[in-house]
Amino acid sequence: MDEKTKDFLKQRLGEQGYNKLARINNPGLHQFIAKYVEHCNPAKVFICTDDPADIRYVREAAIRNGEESPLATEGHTIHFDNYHDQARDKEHTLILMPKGVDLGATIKTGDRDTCLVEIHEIMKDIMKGKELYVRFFCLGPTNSEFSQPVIQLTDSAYVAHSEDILYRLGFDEFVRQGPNARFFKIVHSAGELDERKTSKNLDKRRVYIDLQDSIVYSANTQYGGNTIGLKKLSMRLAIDRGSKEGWLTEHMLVMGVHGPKGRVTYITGAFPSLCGKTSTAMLDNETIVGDDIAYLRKKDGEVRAVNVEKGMFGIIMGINSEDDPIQWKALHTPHEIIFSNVLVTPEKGVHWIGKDGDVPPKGHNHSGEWYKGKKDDAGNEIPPSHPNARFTLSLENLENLDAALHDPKGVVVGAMVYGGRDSDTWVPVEESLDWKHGIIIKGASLESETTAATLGKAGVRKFNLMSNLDFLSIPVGSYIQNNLDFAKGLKKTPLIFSVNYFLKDKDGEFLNAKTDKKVWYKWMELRIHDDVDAIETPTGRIPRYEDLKRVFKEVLDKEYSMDDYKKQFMVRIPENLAKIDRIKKIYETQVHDTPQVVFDALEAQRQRLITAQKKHGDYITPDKLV
Ligand code: SPV
Ligand code: MN
Repeated sequence: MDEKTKDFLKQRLGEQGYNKLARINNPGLHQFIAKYVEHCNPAKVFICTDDPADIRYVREAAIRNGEESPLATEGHTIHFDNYHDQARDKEHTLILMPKGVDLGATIKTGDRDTCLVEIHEIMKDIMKGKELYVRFFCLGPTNSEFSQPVIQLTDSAYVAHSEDILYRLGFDEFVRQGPNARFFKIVHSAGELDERKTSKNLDKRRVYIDLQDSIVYSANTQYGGNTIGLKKLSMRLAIDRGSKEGWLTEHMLVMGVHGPKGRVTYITGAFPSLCGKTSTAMLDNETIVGDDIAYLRKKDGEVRAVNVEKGMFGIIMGINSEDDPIQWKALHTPHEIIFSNVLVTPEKGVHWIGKDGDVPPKGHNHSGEWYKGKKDDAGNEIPPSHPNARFTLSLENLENLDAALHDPKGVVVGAMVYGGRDSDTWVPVEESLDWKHGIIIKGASLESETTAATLGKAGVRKFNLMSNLDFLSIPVGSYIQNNLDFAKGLKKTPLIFSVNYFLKDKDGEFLNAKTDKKVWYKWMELRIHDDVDAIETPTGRIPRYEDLKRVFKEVLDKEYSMDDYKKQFMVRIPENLAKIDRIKKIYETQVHDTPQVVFDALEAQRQRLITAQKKHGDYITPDKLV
C-alpha cells in the first residue's frame, strides 16, 4: 500500500481497523476503500472480519441504529423500508455503458460518464455522521472454482446484517486470494433517514452498475433487491463476467430431487417472481440447495451448479402452516430472522397476508401505525403487510437443507426447468426436444402473467426470458447464444423442461392442485435417468398416463384419472401459435442481436403445430399422439 493511502486509512479506520485490513494483501482493495471513505465521508468506519465478535457488532448496530427492532421471539427482528421503497426500482437501475455500446431495448442503460458524475454527486458526503461497515463475502462456496469475492461498503447495518445471513463470510477468502482476487465492489448508502429510519430521499434513489470497474453504486434506498450488494447487484456483474469466461449466472433455484433407491438428482429452475419458485425449492421430501441464484460451470463434461447464496430472502405473503410446513416451523423458531415490512402486533409478534389465524386489528407496518381499514393517500386499503414483505433466514435453519450446499465442486445438474404463470398455453410439465429447443422454446420464450400482488393490471403476459430479463448486463441475443453454446463439449447434457403450475380450463378453474408439482419433479427425475418413456408432441415430450398414474399414487396417494390427464396435457394449438407470434415479434422488434437459430427454432415449432393441427384439429389430447 502506498504511504498516502496508508496514512489516510490509519487515520480514518483507527489502528485496530487498519490492522485488520492490512491482513489482506491487495493494494487495489485498499485504494478502493480509501477512495469511498473519503468520498462518502462517514463519521466512523468498521472493518468486519469473519470473527464472530465483529459479526455480532454489526448485528447489534442494526438495533442501535434503529434500522431493526427486536421482536418477542429470540433472534427475530423487524426492519421497515420506506412505504415507497418496497421493491426493486427498475426505472433507476441502469447498466452504465460507454458511448456507442448498445445493450438493446429491453435493458436499461445509462451513459457511463454522465451517470458516474451524477452518482458521485449524489454520494458526496452521503454517510456524514454515520458509520460505514466494510464487509467481505464470497459468492458461491469458498475455496472453490466458483468463489467470487465481493466487498460491500454500506452505511446500513440492516444491509450488512442481512448479508451475514444470506452469504458466506469472505474475509479469509480475500486473505487467501490476496492480490489475485478479482472482486466485485459495492458502495451503498441508505442516504438520509426519516424518523422511522427509512430512506428519505427517494427522488435520488439510484442503482448504477459499472461493468468496466466491477462496481455497483446504490443510494437512497434500503429495499434488499436494491441494496443487498451480493444479490441482484452482483448478479449483473456476474452475468457480464461469466459471459466472457464461459460460465453462466442464472436466476435459478437448485434442488435435490430424491428418486428410487436413495438416488438424488439435482435440478435447477428459473421462475419469475410469484410463480412458485421458492415453493418448488421447498417441495417436501426433496432437499434445497438454493432458492434464487445459481452459477453454472462445465467440469469434466458435466454441468455443475452452486447456490451463490446460503440464505433466503423469501416472500412471506401466503406462507401458512399447511402448505409450507418447513418454512412455517423455521419462522416460528428462535434463531436469527429479519422480517421486513410485515405487521408487528402490540405484543411484538408478526402477521402477514395469508398467515394462519385472524388478522390482528392493529399494530404497525410499512405504513406506520396500522389498523384494519386504514387507507393510503389514493384511498386504497392498506393490507396488514406489503405483498413483497420478506423474511431473511439462513438455509441452515431449514430441515430440508441439502448437504451439498457448501460443496466447492457444486452439484451435477441433471435438468434445468423454466416455468411461468400461464393460464392457457403450456402443459404442466414437458421435456424439450433437445438443448437448443429447450433454451429457445422454453427458456427464451418464458412469459408470465402479472398477479394482483404486482403493480398494474393483473393477468397481463410479461416476457421474461429465463426469468433473467431484469438482471441482464449483456445483450439478450448474446445471452441466448451463451446459453446455447454452454452445451458444447458436454458428455452429458442436462435435460430442459418447462412447467406450468397455473394452467386453467375454459371456465377459469385451475387444472392442477398445488401439490401436483411434486409429481412433475419425480417424473423429471425418472426421465433424466431414462427410467420412463415419453410421448412426443409438437411442443416437446410429455409424460405417459400410466407413469403419472403410478407416481401420483406413490407420491400423493391420489387416483389420477385419464380425464384429468387429457385436460392437463392436451396440446393447445391456437394458444401455442399465438405465443410463437408474440415471442417472434419481441425478438424482431426489441432485441437487436437475436441469433438466427431463435427464429429457425420458432418457425420449426410453428410448422410442427400446423402439421398436427391439420391432422387432429385445434386441441389434441395425448391419446391421439401415442
Ligand atoms: C426477486 O424479485 O427475484 C427476488 C427479490 O429474488 S429481489 O431481491 O428484489 O430481487
Ligand atoms: Mn430472485
